[in-house]
Amino acid sequence: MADEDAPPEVHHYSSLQEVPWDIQNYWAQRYRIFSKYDDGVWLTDDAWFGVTPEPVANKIASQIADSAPAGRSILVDAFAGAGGNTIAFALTGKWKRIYAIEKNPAVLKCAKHNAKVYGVEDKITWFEGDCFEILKNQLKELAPYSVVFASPPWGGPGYRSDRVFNLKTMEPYSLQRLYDEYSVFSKHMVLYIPRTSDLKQIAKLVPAGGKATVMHYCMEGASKALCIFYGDFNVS
Ligand code: MGP
Repeated sequence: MADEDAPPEVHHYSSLQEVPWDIQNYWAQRYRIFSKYDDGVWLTDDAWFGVTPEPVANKIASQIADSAPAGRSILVDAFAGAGGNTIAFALTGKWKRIYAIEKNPAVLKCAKHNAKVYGVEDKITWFEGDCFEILKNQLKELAPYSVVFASPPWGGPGYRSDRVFNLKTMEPYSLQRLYDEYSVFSKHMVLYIPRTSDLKQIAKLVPAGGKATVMHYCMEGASKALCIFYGDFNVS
């Protein structure tokens, strides 16, 4: 049942009977997705697919915190979703400020609410809108101090049917589009993409003399997804 001030598409399901069939599989893993689920975590039905499970989000956050280039004190989360990654970034205590962007107003409400559940809301500045526009306009001045993290939409759970995931046809934004837009803002970016992503396509975007590190994140012996680190990260 949603709280009184939650928009109608926001839910906190407490029993399996309430959960739509296509997200029951995710709800069954709710404590791996948000360990504080029972403290009143909010999600929209569509947001379940894209949340980074908490142990993975924490691992990514600590790796970015430990490996980011010197002088980078701002983390921009370009697709905040329901807040899984944003909360993990805030919990590291590394960043002067976290700027979290989400286009869908109901999902943004979830992210703000969930950040409160985790007690980190005062470390985050939220933006509702298109991340490319917000980077170009509201956040322009912060570019020299920023690292960009993006966990974009992958075109839905259908990504699993491809043996090798084609990042050129990723919907709605291709890898090239994400890379081109973000690299105007910051050369240091981390992208969370399907575990089966085409490595050749990832490598093609590395500038001459540059590097990209690809890291798989596993749970129970299986990769959930991978991150590409473009720029001067010292990832280990
Ligand atoms: P999954 O493939 O839907 O689940 O997502 P799982 O448990 O690996 O399925 P299995 O039956 O193959 O074992 C795996 C992870 O990918 C999720 O936990 C999310 O973090 C991430 N993920 C899935 N989708 C569809 C998206 C997406 O569209 N965008 C982003 N950023 N992450 C996604």
